[in-house]
Amino acid sequence: MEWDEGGIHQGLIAKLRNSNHITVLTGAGISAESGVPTFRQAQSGLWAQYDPQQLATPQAFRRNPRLVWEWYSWRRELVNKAKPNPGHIALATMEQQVSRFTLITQNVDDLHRRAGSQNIIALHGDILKTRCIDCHTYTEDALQNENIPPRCFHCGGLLRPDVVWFGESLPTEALEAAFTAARECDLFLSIGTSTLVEPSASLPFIALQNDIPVVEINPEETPLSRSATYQLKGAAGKVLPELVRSVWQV
Ligand code: BV8
Ligand code: ZN
Repeated sequence: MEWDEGGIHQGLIAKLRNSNHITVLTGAGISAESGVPTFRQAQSGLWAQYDPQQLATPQAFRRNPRLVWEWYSWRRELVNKAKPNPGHIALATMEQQVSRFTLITQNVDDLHRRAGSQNIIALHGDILKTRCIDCHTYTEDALQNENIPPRCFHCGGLLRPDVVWFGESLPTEALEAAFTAARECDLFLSIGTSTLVEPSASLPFIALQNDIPVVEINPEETPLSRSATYQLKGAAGKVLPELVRSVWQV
């Protein structure tokens, strides 16, 4: 295991430059510098007393739909106010330099898309989308609805955010595509994720099992750190632009 404190390893620069297919997994950490709180960062203010893992479940929504809906409204506000940061932008730039690039994200914000990333696999859904729990119709204008949570115009069912909750299965094709991208790439980058939530957390290990080098970018240690081929300890918004400049001079 080679790892770097600060500077970028020459071997990694060569590996990035010679890769035909790079797969990236991102977690909440890449959006932290855009002001979107991560799951592990204590929620601020009103929400501090709630554990996200207790709110992001179908049980919580059934038990207290109003509370869960308002938590998502608060997070949607933050996402709408947030802007892509240099980390998101560096990944969009990297995608332009490589013949094949797969961006797998656990995040439900739209910051990768707004930064210009194209080939995105959103494993945990989209906080800006809303669907009915009964007839599964998607609805844009849910938010004008005066009830909280709003009700479906078609069948009167409760509307919910189009995200994957704990205990819910991930979208099958997306998950299949993510596993394939982890098995087939030349290099796997794991960025801003605590590597705790399954099945996403297995992706970097699948790359390692296929003898594919894995780069971890995270200021903290995670269960992946010991096995990662390269560990860049730092903030994504700082490390990624530096990496892209060193490799492609862009
Ligand atoms: C599933 C959408 C099959 C919602 C999310 C018991 C019962 C049921 C299930 C389970 C169970 N035990 C285990 C499971 C499986 C469970 C799981 O993994 N639990 C864990 C906690 C043990 N997984 C599931 O339930 C999945 N479904 O398995 O289906 C099934 C079906 C039925 C029954 C059993 C199994 C569904 C998982 C998806 C859940 N939905 N999000 C929403 O957003 O509201 S997950 C959510 O949490 C996020 O999307 C994210 O993926 C995750 C948090 O992880 P991270 O992204 O890593 O964020 P985190 O805050 O943790 O870490 C941030 C990192 O960034 C840190 O390391 C930090 O150091 C770093 N960082 C900070 N700043 C920076 C930085 N890095 C770089 N730069 C910086 N500036
Ligand atoms: Zn409906």
